[in-house]
Amino acid sequence: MSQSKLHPEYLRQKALQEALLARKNHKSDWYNGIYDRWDYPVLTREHIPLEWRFDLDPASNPYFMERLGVNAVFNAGAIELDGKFYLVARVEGNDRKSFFAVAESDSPVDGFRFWDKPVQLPDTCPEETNVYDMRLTKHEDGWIYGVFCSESKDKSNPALSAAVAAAGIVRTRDLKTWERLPNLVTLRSPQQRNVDLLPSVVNGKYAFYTRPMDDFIDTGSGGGVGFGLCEDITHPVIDEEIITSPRRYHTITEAKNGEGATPIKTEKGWLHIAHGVRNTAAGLRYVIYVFVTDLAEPWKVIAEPAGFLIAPRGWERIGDVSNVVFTNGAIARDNGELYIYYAASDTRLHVASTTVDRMLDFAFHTPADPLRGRDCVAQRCALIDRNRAFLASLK
Ligand code: M1P
Repeated sequence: MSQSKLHPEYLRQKALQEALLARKNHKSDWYNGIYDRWDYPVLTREHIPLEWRFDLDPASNPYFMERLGVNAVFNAGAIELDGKFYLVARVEGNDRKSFFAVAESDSPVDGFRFWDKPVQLPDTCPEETNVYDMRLTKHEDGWIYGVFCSESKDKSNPALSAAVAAAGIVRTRDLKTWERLPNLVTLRSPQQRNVDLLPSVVNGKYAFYTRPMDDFIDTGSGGGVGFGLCEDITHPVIDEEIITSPRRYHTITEAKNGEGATPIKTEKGWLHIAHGVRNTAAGLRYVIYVFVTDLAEPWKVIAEPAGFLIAPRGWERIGDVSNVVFTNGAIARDNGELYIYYAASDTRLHVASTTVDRMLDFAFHTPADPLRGRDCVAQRCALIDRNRAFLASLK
């Protein structure tokens, strides 16, 4: 390739991007003993290949202008395959439409590079306007499933913003060739978002965590994270959903909640890293929380520590939709390490690292929310008393 035919600004931008992609990440000084935060995001809009955004030919683009801008890179599904780490990110164009793109690295915390082109999903849903937030499930049937939000205009409602959210389903063996299955049908819930497929069948059926919703934004009577079974993944229908992790008054899930990363199988139960939403004077605040469900009866919550696991901190608070952290991907390694990929304010993707053991300790030994301020103070005073007694015993 003759360098002289390239725009000088392209060469400058390319060098800047290579430096960004080569940058090593570091654990930050922030501490809570549960997980580590890392200094740099793992994916941002600056990670998007230049040829996805610019026309590189100076003859047709003399100003080296962005022709198809990218606004944000966030909410990613995550998977480890043959020792490599893959993120299927939500990439949002300047035109507001999102699409999926695979980024790959040898490391779980840095070095992610996008593949040559975005994912081109089979176009089986003519009414679908937007897709986002893919959860990846390495299923025991041998497929890798991607479950995502498929959004369409609500044609039954004349309001311009009225939309319908459904759970789209694809499957693949290699993240390259994707087979689209019909959208999930939930007979008792008009809308669905934040749906996860469990890696194992339950009673011989495919098991989904759902989020029943009456409306596109407001879940209405939808009481929390649901659970339902479907016979045939190629014609996926759930006739009954039961609520697993309910929304609760004056907690981090009061306004809504939803499944996050695909549940992780542990010796003590299915570990869920989900999100909870509350209302504030400044709008909705999204945090990440944890619960564990029973291995044999995965609709039953057996541990739900009070409060959040991750809340937006520092610059994570700022972005297109501020005061949001959100996850739909985590990687639990065979050696017990756990990487949680969480997006900040619908703008960029960060990573937190911990171990499955630590998360189980957090889940089973952090007190549950007693739901009243008075009882929370009593919980705290009991901790202080135990600590005083322990310190006194050392004298
Ligand atoms: O803007 C915050 C998040 O809002 C939605 O989550 P939920 O369905 O729980 O409201 C999702 O659209 C998600 O993509 C987004 O990050």
